[in-house]
Amino acid sequence: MPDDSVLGKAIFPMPRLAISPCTSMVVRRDITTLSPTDLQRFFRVVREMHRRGWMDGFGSMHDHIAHQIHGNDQFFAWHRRFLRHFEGLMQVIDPDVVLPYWNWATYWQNPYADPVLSAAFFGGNGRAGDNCVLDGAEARWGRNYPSRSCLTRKYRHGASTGSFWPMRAIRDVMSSAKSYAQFRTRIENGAHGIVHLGLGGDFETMWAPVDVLFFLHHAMIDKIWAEWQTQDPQRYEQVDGYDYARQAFTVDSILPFYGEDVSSTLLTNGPGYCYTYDDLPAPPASTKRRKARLAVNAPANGTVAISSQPEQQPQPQLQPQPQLQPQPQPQLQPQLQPQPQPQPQPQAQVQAQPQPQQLPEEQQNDWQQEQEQEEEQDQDLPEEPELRQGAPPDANQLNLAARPSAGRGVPPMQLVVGRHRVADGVEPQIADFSAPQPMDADWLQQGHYDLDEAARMQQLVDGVVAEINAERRQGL
Ligand SMILES: [Cu+2]
Repeated sequence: MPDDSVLGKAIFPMPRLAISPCTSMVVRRDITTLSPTDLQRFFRVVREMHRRGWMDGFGSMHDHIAHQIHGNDQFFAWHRRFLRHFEGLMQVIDPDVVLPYWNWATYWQNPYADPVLSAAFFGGNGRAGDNCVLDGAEARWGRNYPSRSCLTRKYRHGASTGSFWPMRAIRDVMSSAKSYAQFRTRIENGAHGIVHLGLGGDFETMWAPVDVLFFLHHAMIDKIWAEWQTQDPQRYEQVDGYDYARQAFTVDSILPFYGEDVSSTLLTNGPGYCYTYDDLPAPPASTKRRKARLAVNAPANGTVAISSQPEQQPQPQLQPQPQLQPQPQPQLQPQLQPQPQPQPQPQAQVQAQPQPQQLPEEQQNDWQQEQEQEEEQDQDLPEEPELRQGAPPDANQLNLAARPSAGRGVPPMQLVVGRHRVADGVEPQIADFSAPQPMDADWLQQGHYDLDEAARMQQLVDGVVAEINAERRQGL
């Protein structure tokens, strides 16, 4: 039997976001438009992330706070931050890799024919019986959260996922939604949910981030939010609605786990984010609100404080926000205290995660054996991504084995913005998740997807599909 004490534990780093203005911008692209070289490079990086156990970390984290980040208006903002966390860790391994997105609207009608779900990209349905994914970049991947298993997918209708949303339905929602909250609930329960449910298996659970494809799906959702934002400058400055605890959701609300303000997520080209999408105009360089907030938090002389000294007082605001707890919920104590900063010298070593314990030979499934063989082969490849020394200042200063007391030396620049202190740089933040607490089935049904809203959205999409079919019959 697997050792229960290791299940559900994931230790993975959480780089802080830089808060200085972007010095360069990257473009997130449709994965099917990447050059073969870039595509191979991307898959090499995610294989390494998987090998280090980081995918388990993302799955665990997302699962533990699932009810705080879905079914309420944190959804878009929190997932934008989560994608940057993922992208930031990709860039720890290879600073030049950017998160692509999966445009599932291209093959919305027959997603099982989408090349992204083929062996050339992410592979397709799991095999009959155990639902293990056996083709594509994640072929025979294992996962250790919430239990030791292969990575699974189980299409909703047997061989078919069912259809997704065409872009026209998404644009209908963009033009008809009257508020951030209304737009959020329609996209979350409609275009977003149907992809999770269509792929099934791990993808329809709250630990779905163990599958890298989750991040490409959510990059598409993030792009949809970004496109909606381009339609009215106010949308870069305002949000509305409610959070999980039924408190008003505002730009001052705090992102669960990360402890940062929602306002920090509103510009994709803002500090710490620094990206745009290939077919969208860039957001404004800044907004009145951002300037105002910086001014409010600046010292009396009107300049923003930049200090190379560690702050004297720990900032209690770095603790995760206390949540109203109307229901029992899993405890999450991600240790967000200010950490000693990593040493600026490049000698901090990135140490590979301890390998998961092996099951006794006779209990190993073939996917586990094949996966090990594949990893061995990977290690022979000369182009295996290496941690680059001397790459961007925030890229390499990670010591995954470091305990919080390990850092010494001159800290990176720090400044105070909003309610929390953020440091410009990466610190060896350790998130150690305890074993998962199962969600009750009711909550999964009602909290993850609002089934009434999903049904209304299905009507909307059916209407659009009827329109498209009618136009096709008329040869338009
Ligand atoms: Cu999510």
